[in-house]
Amino acid sequence: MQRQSLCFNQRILSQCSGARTVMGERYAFTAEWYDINASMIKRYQLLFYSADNTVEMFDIKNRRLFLKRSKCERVKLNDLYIGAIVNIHSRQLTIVDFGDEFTTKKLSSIKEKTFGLIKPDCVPSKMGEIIDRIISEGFIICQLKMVQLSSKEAAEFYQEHRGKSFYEKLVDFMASGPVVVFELTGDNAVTRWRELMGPTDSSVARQEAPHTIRAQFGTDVTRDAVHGSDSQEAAKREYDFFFGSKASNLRKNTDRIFQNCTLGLIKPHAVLDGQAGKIITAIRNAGFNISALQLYNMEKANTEELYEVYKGVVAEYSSMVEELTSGPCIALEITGDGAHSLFRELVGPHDPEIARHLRPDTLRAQFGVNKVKNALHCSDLLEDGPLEVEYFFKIMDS
Ligand code: IDP
Ligand code: MG
Repeated sequence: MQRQSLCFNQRILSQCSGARTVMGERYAFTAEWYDINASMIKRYQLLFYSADNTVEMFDIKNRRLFLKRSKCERVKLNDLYIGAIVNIHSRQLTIVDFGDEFTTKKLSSIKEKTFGLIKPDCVPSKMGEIIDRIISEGFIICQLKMVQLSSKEAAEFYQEHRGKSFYEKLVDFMASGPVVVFELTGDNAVTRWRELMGPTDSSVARQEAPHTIRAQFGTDVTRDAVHGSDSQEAAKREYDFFFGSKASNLRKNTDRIFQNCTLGLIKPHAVLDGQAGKIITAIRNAGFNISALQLYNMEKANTEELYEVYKGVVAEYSSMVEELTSGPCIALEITGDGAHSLFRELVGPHDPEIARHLRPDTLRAQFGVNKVKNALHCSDLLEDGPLEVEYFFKIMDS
C-alpha cells in the first residue's frame, strides 16, 4: 500500500516536471536525519509546496511515504538551502542537496555560503555589535562558535601568506585570544561579506568605506576586526578547517574543568528574530565575560535531557521543549566571580510581562515575548551552572 503510494506520487512528480503546480511551486530536496537509536543516517526526499507552506517526505531507502503532505508553518522557502537544518515535527533534518532540476535552477544561484571570522581584537568587546551588523545586512548565520587557536593552527589557517613580511605578526595576533568563526548564507554571500568587511587596512577603510565593519571596529592593518573568504573555494576550505572533518584537530574542550561559570542560552525565537547580537552586546555591556559560545540545533532528546528537572513541575514543559527544538539556539558560557546570581538578575523574571513591569532593564523584559519565548534560558541553581555549561561545550560538542 505504502509502496503504491510512492509510485503514485512519482507519477505525479514526473507529470509536473516543471514543478509548477496549479497553486504555486514545488521544490524538492534531499535531506538527512541522524537516527540516534539506530546510529544511522536516514535520507529523505523533502518536498516543499510554496502555495500553502506544506511539506511532504519520502523515505528514500525504503521507498515509501514518510510524512504525508501537511502544514509546517515554521518552515519557509528561505529556510531551505544546502546545509540548512530544518525542524520538521521535532526532527532536525539537514538539507544535503537539491532534489530536482527545477529546484537547482531556481535556488542554487541565489543562496551562497561563505566563511567569516571575528578576530581577537574584537571578540571580547565588539562581537555582539558585529554579529548584529551581519544579521541586519540580511545574512543568515548557520554556524557560529568561539575557538582559541594555537600558533600552529593560526599559521596553518593563514598559510597562503607564509613568507610575507607581516606573517609572523599576523600569526601571533590570531593566537593572542579567542576568535569567533561562522558560516553565512545569503545572496552572493562571498562578495557581499567582503564588501561589508571593507578594505584590509582599517584606516584606509575609514577613509574609503566608513560604513564597513573594518572602518567601524578595526584598529590598523593587522588588527582589522574580521576575516572573510575571498572565493567560494576559499570559503569551503576555511569552513572545513573550523567546522568540517579537519576541525577535530582543533584544540578541544575535553580536558577543561568547568567551574565558576553559568549557562546563558539564547532561545530560537530570539535567534530567528535577529536579536542574538543585541543580546550578546547587552550581556557584555553589563560587565559579563563570555568565555565560550556556540550555535546548536537541538534535538528533542537533548532538550528533554537539559530540561529534565522541569518535567511534571513546570506547566509549560512541552512548549519549552518545542521552542528549544524549533530552530538554532546560541549557548554562552558566562564566567566570573558571582556570575551565576548576577547573570540571573540580568536575565530577569521568568515571565517577560512581569519583567517589563518590575524589571524593565532585564534581558527578558527587552527581548522576551511570553513565558516560553522568554529570550534566554539560564542555569537555575549555582551547582547547575558548570553542569549545563559542560553539557553544551563538552558533551554536545563531542
Ligand atoms: P584580507 O583579510 O582583506 O583578505 P589579506 O591580504 O588576505 O587581507 O591579508 C590577511 C591578513 O593579514 C589581513 O586581514 C591583515 O590582518 C594582515 N595583513 C595583510 N596585509 C598586511 C600588511 O601589509 N601589514 C600587516 N598585516 C597585514
Ligand atoms: Mg584574505
